[in-house]
Amino acid sequence: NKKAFIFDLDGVIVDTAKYHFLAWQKIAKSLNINFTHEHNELLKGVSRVRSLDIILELGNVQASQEDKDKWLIQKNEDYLTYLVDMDESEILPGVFKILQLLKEKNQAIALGSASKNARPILEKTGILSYFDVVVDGNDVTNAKPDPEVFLKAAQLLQIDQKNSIVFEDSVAGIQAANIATMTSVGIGDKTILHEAQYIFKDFTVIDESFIEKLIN
Ligand code: B16
Ligand code: MG
Repeated sequence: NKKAFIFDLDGVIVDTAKYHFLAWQKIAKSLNINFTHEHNELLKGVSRVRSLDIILELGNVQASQEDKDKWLIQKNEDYLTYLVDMDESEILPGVFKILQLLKEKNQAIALGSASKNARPILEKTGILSYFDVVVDGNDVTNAKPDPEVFLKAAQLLQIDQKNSIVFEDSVAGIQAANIATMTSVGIGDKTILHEAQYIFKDFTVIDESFIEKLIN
C-alpha cells in the first residue's frame, strides 16, 4: 500500500518555532504588547499575516495597513537572520530515521507547511531530497485550519486524502488534517494536541510497528 505521509515543517522537522517566537517578540515589545510562550502557541501553523493580527489583538492595538506591512517585513527580516547558520544539526530527533524508513517502504512523502521560507530551510538542512512534493505558504491561499495545504499535497502525490497521514505540532494543523479526513498525528504536548488521533512527544518514540500499522 502506498500512503501519503505529509509533514509540517516548523515544530515537526525543525525547531524554528523558537525563532518565530523571538522575531515576533521583538515586534510585540516595540509595540508594548506582552507576548508570552503561551500566546505563541496560538501562532503555530498560522500564516505570517494572521500571526501579526493575533498579536495586535492581544495588545488591543489598531494599526494602519502601512504599519502592518512594515512590521511583517521587519519580522521576516529578523527571522531570516536566525536561519543564516542553519544546518543539518537543527533537524529534530528521529526525523531522519522516519524519513529513511518511509523511503525504504516506498511511501510518498510531502511537506505541508504554512511557511513561505520552507524551501530554503529544507535546502539548508539537507533534507529537501526526501520530499516528493513540497507545498508551502507560497502555494496556498487559505491558512490552516483550512485543509488546503494538505489536500494540495495529497493531490500532487495522486493519493486519496483518506490514505494520507499528517504529522503536525500545531492545533490549527491537527484541525486541518481532521477536516481533510486524513490521519492526524500530533507531535508535541498531548494536552495541547488532544484533537489528534495519535500523539507522540517526538519522532524518537515512533517505532516501525506504528508506521507499518499506518501503511497497512
Ligand atoms: P513564514 P508550519 C508555520 O509553519 C509556523 O508554524 C508559523 O509560526 C509561521 O507563522 C508560519 O509558518 C508562516 O511562516 O513567516 O516563514 O512564512 O508550522 O506550517 O511549517
Ligand atoms: Mg508547525
